[in-house]
Amino acid sequence: MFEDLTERKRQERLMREAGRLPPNQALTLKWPVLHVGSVPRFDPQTWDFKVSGLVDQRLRLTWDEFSHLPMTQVTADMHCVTRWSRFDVRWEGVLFSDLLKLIRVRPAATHVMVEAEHGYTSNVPLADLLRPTTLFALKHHGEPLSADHGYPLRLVVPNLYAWKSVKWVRGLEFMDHDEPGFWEQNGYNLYGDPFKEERFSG
Ligand SMILES: Nc1nc2c(c(=O)[nH]1)N[C@H]1C(S)=C(S)[C@@H](COP(=O)(O)O)O[C@H]1N2
Ligand SMILES: [Mo]
Repeated sequence: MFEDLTERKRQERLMREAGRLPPNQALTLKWPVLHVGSVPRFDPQTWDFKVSGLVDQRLRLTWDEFSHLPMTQVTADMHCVTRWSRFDVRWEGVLFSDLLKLIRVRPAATHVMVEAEHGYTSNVPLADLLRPTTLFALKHHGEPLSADHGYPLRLVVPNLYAWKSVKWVRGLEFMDHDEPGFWEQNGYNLYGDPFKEERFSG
């Protein structure tokens, strides 16, 4: 207990000195579970991933198709608006930029509404999705995601607060404007840069 605290404080100081701890965040050595509603059931026979909006052709992928896309490993930090941060998280999955190779996005598209089970949504600018660290993760530290962390698939957008890292993700809608998703309609910031402490709407 005492030693754990010491270790936590030691790592927190290292991350602060490295400029990786955003303001008013604390390092956690655990992995908290945070979401609204219940953990959805996964049925690989009926699961699909749908792309709509400003695309030349709608896309629908089955679980078999999605899980055979090329996989990449990404190591990234994770910052929750409730003030915890985790460091050097190892994800494995499909880079957003690799999924995009299957889609012809119209030039007018600037933002994406990310859609999940139970109607959870979050808005993310296309530019942030295109970053080389944004991926649809199937694995965490080499193991399939657990049900409460988003199994079978979650989005990971490491440069924004983690409410944008949508668990149980099922689709994308490309848009020519920004629009608030679930938490953004409930007072969270439209963008959510942890280093600028963009927690709430202005
Ligand atoms: N579908 C869905 N995804 C979600 C949420 C949610 O309520 N539903 N909560 C978000 C929030 S606020 C956080 S901090 C992270 C937490 O991810 P974790 O539970 O794996 O730590 O998931 C995000 N993704
Ligand atoms: Mo969060």
